[in-house]
Amino acid sequence: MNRSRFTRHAVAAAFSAAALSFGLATSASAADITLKYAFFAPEGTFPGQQMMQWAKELEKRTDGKVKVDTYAGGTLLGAREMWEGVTMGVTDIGLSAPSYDPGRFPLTAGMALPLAFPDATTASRVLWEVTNEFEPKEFEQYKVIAMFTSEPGYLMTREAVRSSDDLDGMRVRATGSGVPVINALGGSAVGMAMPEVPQAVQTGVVDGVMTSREVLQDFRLAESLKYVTDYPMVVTTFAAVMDKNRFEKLPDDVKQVIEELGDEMHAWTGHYHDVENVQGALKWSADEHGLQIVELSDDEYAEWDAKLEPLVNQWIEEANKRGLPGSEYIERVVELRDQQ
Ligand code: 3IO
Repeated sequence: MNRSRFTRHAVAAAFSAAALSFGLATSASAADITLKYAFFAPEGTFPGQQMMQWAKELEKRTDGKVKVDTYAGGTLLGAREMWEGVTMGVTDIGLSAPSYDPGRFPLTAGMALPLAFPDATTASRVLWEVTNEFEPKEFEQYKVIAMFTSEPGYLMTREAVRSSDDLDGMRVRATGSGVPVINALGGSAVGMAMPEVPQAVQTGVVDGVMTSREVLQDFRLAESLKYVTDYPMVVTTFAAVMDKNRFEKLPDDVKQVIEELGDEMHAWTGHYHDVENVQGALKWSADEHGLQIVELSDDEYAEWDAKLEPLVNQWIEEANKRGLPGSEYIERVVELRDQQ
């Protein structure tokens, strides 16, 4: 055995242990709890920024007692593995999109109907409030720590879409909840999670995308998709969840800060997304890539509204039939949408 090397290591280890205990002894901010927080898309995207904001605020408001280790970009869990990953303890907190899986989140799917939300700020507030009021069974095993939505999605396409004739048969990527919307307008919807979208656009698997418009910059889609049709469709819902039993085991003061942040994150995220993120991306896309906004004629606009309208009643009927409070949920969503 090489004794001198062993000794050097031992000295270095002793030194860093001393430095560490010195740090602990003099600082009031030694973390006693570390929480892992996983998200499927990059940190720079608006849900990723929401995660970073939450982590920073939790650390600050617990005086460093809690540390949050963030894992963005699907490094720990992908979009569809997130819910199980939380249950199995792969992560403490997981952020994903209930809209990707309306079968798993059947009541929350009602938020992603064509309900004419003006923006993400409004839809995020409504989502947070209805979830607290209805306590949907689909979140039964979870503590929902934050919720928010994207802005209503728009069609972003390679070729301009000025009418449903232009959309006829066009392959458009949508979330799970967005699939029936694209199909009702005559498009051919392809469901996929956001991380798969840039490649699907580049390789021509899809001719366009329906989602919030910041993706033009945040996923560089404006390089291929040069047209936005000015017709707001449906929001994507997001939920950050913890396993309920794990949450219950946290100290009361930490739980209280988490509750407090839950009441704030929908507004923080909505504002950031609506005001900075989307507007900045539209400007960048116009300046750098010549993005064009396509306006529908009044007749065409009304025709699209008429095609989407039945989706709401169909959803309510099906939800009611399955024993869910579909009518009450949508009635309350609409009421909350129009408040303030
Ligand atoms: C989204 C998901 C991850 C990162 C950025 C995003 N912008 C909009 C969404 C919503 C969404 O996932 C979607 O698929 O429309």
